[in-house]
Amino acid sequence: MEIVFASRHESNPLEWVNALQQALPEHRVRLWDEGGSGRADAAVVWAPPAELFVREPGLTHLFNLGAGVDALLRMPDLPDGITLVRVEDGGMAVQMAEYVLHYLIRESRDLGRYAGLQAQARWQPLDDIDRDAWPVGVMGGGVMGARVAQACAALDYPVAVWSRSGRPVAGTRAFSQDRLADFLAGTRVLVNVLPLTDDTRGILSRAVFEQLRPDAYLINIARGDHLVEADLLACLDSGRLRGAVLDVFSREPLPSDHPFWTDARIQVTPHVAGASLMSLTVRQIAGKVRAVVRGESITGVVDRARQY
Ligand code: NDP
Ligand code: OXD
Repeated sequence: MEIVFASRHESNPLEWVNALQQALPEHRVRLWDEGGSGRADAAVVWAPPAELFVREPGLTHLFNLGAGVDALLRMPDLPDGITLVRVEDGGMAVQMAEYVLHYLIRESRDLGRYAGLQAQARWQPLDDIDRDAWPVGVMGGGVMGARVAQACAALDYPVAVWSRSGRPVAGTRAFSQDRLADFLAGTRVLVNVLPLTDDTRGILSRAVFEQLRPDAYLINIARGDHLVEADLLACLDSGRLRGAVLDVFSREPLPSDHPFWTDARIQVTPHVAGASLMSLTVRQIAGKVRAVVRGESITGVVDRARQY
């Protein structure tokens, strides 16, 4: 196979090319260049240039370096026949779990307040934690959502998971798509790990926030377009939400004049909740390339109709 690596976001794409080439010595791996060779059979991509599909008409497989394929599916020249494969974990799930636990614990144990008390040299223990007062609701029970949910459940928080099918996640309560209202009614900390699709765009809206338990908290680590920004601000103003942590935004990088940067109720991080780690991701893609060559089926193939 000839495999081309094409990413507009990688600062050192040659590192990826070398790692892929080492993992697949029997194949040819090369870096995308403007001209293209016209011979590539597969591409490993993250935000590839639009010309990729014009210059490489023989592509049969597209291996996305991330879990989310929403941006790829929006590319107008994406050929219909190409098989789109996403990374299944690649080291992100444990990072997503860490990220959520960090903010969940900070809120539920009020740890942020100790910095203020220290500044005043005040020795003042705050209230003990009541975990039942902090039920967590995870939207999305896939590779990321299940790991996040299980990590929270392992620390004895009550956890519910909402997914299209209502697939079970050990140690948590599962809710199917049609039970959104019941799921929200029992949730105080809402964690979004859904893929961005026509069904889920704008789901983090006032209508959803108003169904949560009082004094609710939002953690969005999926995609910025899941969130209706004006609704978040309105619900923070009304006190319906106590705060939010946002890792993803409709426009990335978040413009420097965006109000989220200076809003004390909102914690902003620059799309870092779960990074694809090179060694794990390369190993996974290499395994799938070999399976394809052997004519075997592979997992992680995107269902174009469902958009994930
Ligand atoms: P998966 O495909 O493994 O899981 C998707 C989950 O969402 C499934 O449980 C699916 O239900 C559920 N779902 C999809 N559509 C709906 C819907 N309309 N209603 C209810 N549930 C729905 O994806 P991953 O867990 O691997 O990744 C999820 C997303 O996380 C990615 O698409 C990406 O946007 C984001 N991400 C962000 C990162 C970051 O750094 N911020 C890093 C990695 C991922 P079912 O199980 O029934 O199919
Ligand atoms: C992903 C991401 O989708 O990092 O993998 O956002």
